[in-house]
Amino acid sequence: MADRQRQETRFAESERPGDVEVLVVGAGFSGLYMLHLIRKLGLPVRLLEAGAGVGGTWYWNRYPGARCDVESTDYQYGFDDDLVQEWTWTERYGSQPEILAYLNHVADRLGLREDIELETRVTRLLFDEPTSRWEVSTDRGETFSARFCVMATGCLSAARLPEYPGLESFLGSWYHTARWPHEGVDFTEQSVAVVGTGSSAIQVIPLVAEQAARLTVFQRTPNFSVPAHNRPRDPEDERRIKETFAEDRRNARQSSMGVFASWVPNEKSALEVDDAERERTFEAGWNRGGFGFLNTFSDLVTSREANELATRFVHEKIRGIVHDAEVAELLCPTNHPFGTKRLCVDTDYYATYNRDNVTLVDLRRTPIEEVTPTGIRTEVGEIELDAIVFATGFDAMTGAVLDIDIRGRSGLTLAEKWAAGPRTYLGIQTAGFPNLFLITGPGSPSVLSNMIVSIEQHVEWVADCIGYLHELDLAAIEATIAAEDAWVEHSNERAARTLLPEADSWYTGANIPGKPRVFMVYTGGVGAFRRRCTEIAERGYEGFALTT
Ligand code: NA7
Repeated sequence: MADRQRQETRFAESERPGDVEVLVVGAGFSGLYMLHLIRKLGLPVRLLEAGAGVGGTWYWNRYPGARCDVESTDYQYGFDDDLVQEWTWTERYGSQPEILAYLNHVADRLGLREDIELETRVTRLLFDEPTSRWEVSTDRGETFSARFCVMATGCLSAARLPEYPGLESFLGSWYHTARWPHEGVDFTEQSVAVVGTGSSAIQVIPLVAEQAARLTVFQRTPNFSVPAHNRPRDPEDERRIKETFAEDRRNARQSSMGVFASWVPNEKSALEVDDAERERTFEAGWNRGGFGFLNTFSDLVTSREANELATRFVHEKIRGIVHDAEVAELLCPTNHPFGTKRLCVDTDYYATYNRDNVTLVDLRRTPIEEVTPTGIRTEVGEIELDAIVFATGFDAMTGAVLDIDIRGRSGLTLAEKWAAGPRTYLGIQTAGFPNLFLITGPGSPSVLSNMIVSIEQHVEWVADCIGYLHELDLAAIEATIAAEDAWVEHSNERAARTLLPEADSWYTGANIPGKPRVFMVYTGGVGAFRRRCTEIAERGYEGFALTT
């Protein structure tokens, strides 16, 4: 308490309006927890959020069927056992409304709202070298000065629309899944298109098909999807999960993916068992549902032969579900290895193509030429539409930070620094940008792990680091080029042991025209990553330059 008072006095003296010690950008899982920990340090802090409410990705992605593909048991904060005990998840996978309600509950429960400014988009961050502070500008014309900026801007928050000519002339309604109207959309009696067949599309398609008169799905690349087998959580399960949560989460933090609800990884190779055992194991994975399927064998994303066996199994499943053989073939992914694009987790996705009102258009055979006032034209003709749903994804991993004009030392922009792809040390910092922290940035396990475990690890590390700098009265911390280069090399070397860099996925930036093709996720596992980060901090922030 004495420390807190001392710091408050010190800042009260130096403050001008708009001065804070820490500025957090984004009010999703990362930003809310970051704000909480900075408040616990007793430092002046402000959180700026573009949305009109807290929740981050769960505030924006309100399309029908939006649901987390990680089980609700895992997809919750673990830092406060009271939060775990008092919140009840009703289903195996949290729905968007339930996760949003949870985050609102957390914001209230921790009393965070007074330090959050909503409907405020950060537009510019300028590093002032003489003072080692960031000058922050927003779209409301406000300016802030902050010693530290924490980019809690999310890995999948910069939604992207394809640039088809004519969209502005379309007389119907169009939507992006990640910018869905709060009042919902009624597609009854409408002819609707969904463009895209990634995770969002695979969730929205079955529900639009049930409501609309006609649904046309425009597919550029088929994706692998496994059944979710979502179900209500029964009270006995709930009791058991709560009872052992603390220990399970402790173990998850040291694991490879940061989850405990999914299957324990099978240590056997898919190649070391006979056909019957392999089939039984795949079948059990399919029947259990969810990402656990990737753990049915140890080598599905590292061995091409094992991968081909999984591919064959899923292709057979698709062929078994979809009645029309030609449609089934179109839905079978053949241009990337199984699991190298984000594995989709669905409810009735493939079976939806058995409905009379659903048509699949293969954009590789018949690309979209233009959007017309009344529909979408491909080279074989026009499909008349009342509404278009773009489920076309995100400029992932880097899009949200690069949408802000960020200028570090010597005026270097982050866009210039990352022109050939993002370079970071631990996904936390990038050299040339002192006191700027990224939460689950490129080069960290992030989207290839349970995001919540990875977010908590990064946020705690950053809070400890800021606390340490204060303790020693240090003005700045910055990743060194040498440490960053070594980390990028290590990260690339780890990724090269897998098949993941092969796919044209958002993990590699290949979904965005002109984006450098770089694999952006650390594949060494969350446990090993955590241990490395802890060691670095214990050695006085090895690989970072600390200045007074
Ligand atoms: P994704 O997974 O990036 O999916 C986007 C889909 O949109 C994908 O099928 C794309 O095809 C397709 N797409 C993108 N641009 C176009 C154009 N120009 N024309 C046609 N089709 C296009 O985004 P989601 O929102 O589904 O999911 C993102 C993540 O959020 C998900 O993985 C979960 O982690 C949560 P492509 O495959 O690029 O050929």
